[in-house]
Amino acid sequence: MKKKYHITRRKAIVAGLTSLGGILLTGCVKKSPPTYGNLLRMGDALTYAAHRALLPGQSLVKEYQQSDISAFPATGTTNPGDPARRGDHEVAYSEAYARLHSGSFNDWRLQVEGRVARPGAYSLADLKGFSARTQITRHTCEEGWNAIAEWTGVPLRTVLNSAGIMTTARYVNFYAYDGYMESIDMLDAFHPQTILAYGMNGQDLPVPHGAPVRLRVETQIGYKSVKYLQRIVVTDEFVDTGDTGWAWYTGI
Ligand SMILES: Nc1nc2c(c(=O)[nH]1)N[C@H]1C(S)=C(S)[C@@H](COP(=O)(O)O)O[C@H]1N2
Ligand SMILES: [Mo]
Repeated sequence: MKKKYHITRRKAIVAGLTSLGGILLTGCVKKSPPTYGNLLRMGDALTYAAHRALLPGQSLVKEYQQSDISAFPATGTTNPGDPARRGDHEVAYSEAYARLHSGSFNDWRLQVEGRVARPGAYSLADLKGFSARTQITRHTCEEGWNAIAEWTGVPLRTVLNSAGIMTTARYVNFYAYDGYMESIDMLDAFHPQTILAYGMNGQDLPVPHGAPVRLRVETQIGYKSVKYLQRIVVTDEFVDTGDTGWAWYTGI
């Protein structure tokens, strides 16, 4: 699904640490995640507590008009509960997802756990109970296509704050019903346009696009926008998703 990305990371990391220098990074060298060459992301090694001062200053990605909304292909998994996937060892068939789908996702719950004071399970109604954000943005897939849609959902930071995110948190990991997993750092997690989306173009999020809830990370390439969300784990450990071969950080 994802291709190889060749770069000598170690040199970039060392150069990044040297140029940022600084007291803040002292002692973090061994724990630094591979940032795949993006020197500005050296803050990845910092905790939520250390990031908090930077968070309000983040700039927004471009938002579009209704008239810019385009056709939008569904790629990767388009239904984890598709019976045709059963028995195929190449893809993960999810009976749990099939059941939730047939129950109109009434029994769907989003687990939020890890470095939070109040781990919990959020229903669709719970998520819709928070103030919503709607944004029209461009999705860019690493395979070379892009498309514009309107997304509605709850900012991830609202949910993380509600769960009582701990100051030691460094990453948020997202697990999906099709076995897909991705992680983001605190800057992206608290970005105002990073949302848990349950609506697309004014409708409920359709199954091919990740129903009932998907992540939208507008600051990054499409594969960070995890569909079919099942579980969110706040962590202080970097989990390398590089088994797929794509870079962990690919900002746009
Ligand atoms: N659970 C899950 N999330 C996923 C994928 C996937 O296969 N499974 N594909 C990713 C990729 S590479 C892209 S480009 C987008 C595609 O979203 P779309 O199907 O709504 O176009 O979802 C991302 N999130
Ligand atoms: Mo993609």
